[in-house]
Amino acid sequence: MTGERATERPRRSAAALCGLLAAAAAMGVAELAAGVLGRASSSPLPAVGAGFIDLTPVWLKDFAIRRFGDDDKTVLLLGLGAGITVAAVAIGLLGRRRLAWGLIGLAGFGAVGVVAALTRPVAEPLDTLPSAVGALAGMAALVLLARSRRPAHARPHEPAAAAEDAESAPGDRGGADRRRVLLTGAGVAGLAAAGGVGGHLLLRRGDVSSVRADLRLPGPADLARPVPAGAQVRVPGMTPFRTPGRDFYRVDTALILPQVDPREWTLRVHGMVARPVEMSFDDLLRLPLVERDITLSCVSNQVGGDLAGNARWLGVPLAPLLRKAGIRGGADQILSRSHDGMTLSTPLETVLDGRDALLAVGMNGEPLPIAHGFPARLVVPGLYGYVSATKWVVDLKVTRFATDQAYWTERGYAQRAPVKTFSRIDVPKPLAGLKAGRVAVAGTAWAQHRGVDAVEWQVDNGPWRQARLAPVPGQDTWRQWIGEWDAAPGSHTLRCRATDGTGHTQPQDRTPPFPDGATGWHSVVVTIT
Ligand SMILES: Nc1nc2c(c(=O)[nH]1)N[C@H]1C(S)=C(S)[C@@H](COP(=O)(O)O)O[C@H]1N2
Ligand SMILES: [Mo]
Repeated sequence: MTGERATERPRRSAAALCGLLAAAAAMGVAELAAGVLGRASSSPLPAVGAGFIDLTPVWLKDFAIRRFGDDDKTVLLLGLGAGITVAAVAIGLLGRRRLAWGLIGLAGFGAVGVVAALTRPVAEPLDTLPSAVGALAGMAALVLLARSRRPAHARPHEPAAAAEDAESAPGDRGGADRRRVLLTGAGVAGLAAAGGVGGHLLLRRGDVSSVRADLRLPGPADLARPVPAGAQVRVPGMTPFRTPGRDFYRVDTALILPQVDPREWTLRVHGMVARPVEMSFDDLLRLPLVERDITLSCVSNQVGGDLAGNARWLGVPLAPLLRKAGIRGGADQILSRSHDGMTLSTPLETVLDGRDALLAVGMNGEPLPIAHGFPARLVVPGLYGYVSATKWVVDLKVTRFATDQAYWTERGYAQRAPVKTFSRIDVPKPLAGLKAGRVAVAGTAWAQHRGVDAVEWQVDNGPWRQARLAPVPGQDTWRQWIGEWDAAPGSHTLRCRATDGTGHTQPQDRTPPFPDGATGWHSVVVTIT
């Protein structure tokens, strides 16, 4: 393979295209292998993406959530796709100089996928296969493409058919060569597409949407307190008191939604307990269920942000479940683990202090949406999601903070993270243009499990005014507030601050979400004409 002279080298654009085709074949075949294994997370793109998420520093994660919100995963995948495209072009150009270099490039490509798949928390040895097989397919494709490009007379070992081809009229040869190149290219592209589509279809076997749609949950033995009639402040543009599942914020590290079949789901309760428990979903549903309105919020939420939602959860109280297993002395943490290997740590004393900590199976009258933890998740009022709200939960280990660390606490986030007192102006919207006169100023405040006792608002550093607070079913949900403003023409800054049930007022100082939640007053600038 060393004798290729420069004059016989293909054009750069053709070489780049070969690199792209070889990489596409690698990805397509890898997807097919992942489909045959039935393990979506072993496919190179999700595996590398997940590895990337795990290595992302907190400032970049906070930036991504702030900048892209629920689209953060799409942005990551697009970025990875762009990176792969660049690498594929580079591989094609390397292969143009020397085929072996291109092959080494593809092998490196595969190695990244193999390492990524192996370092997933739920990795199995078989998960290395898709990237390995894909890389081999890509290498084979690159060799075929390179061969097809060499003119027939330069291929001494070619069988008779090709030799005949070489004997045809000189004018025909260019056409025959080009046809062969095109056919090989089309074949490789076809392989890539067939692999990708086939793998995708095979992976759809694991989809649990129809299982979820057919699931009937028992009703609660213990009903939620009714939501008072006035809980919803009637102002156009106001946040709904109850957040529908489809609008509920989503924050997790799962690039591919875990598909957990309730018929195969089990929950293990173990660690520092006298009687370890393992229960099926049916076992769980035989326990008395309670229904509660609880607001969930994310530590990454910025001042004025919307990473919070309020739902009616149906579930089994967690404390009696743990007590039945017999908690041993010295334990101070529950380390929960999800189906995809994510870990969250929750202070044991919080779960046992009498609040409605739930192992939830339902949300707003339906089974949990897949994106929100189907078939089971934890919900603990008053704690940020990253220390309490494990979705797709399969394992509860009673342990000690000194022994076990969870995903975010390993990355420097606080072990104990009660939700901070928070208030937000929802209307008017920032930079709204309004007419002078009566303007409704309204918003949402939360301090789960302590409750919101007051919200004050002010215009342009003027005196603080008490907002009227809407009634709430309890201390575990957010609370809406409203004030009436006689707005005069000009540009004005509106601010708000809440005081919780312990008398603590939201501080003015702006601090970032890391390591235990943002603080600061929310402000909105509006123009009155
Ligand atoms: N399995 C799993 N559960 C998880 C997470 C995760 O990354 N994986 N993220 C947590 C975080 S940080 C938050 S804020 C809540 C968000 O729950 P939601 O997506 O249903 O709103 O889920 C928590 N549970
Ligand atoms: Mo979060």
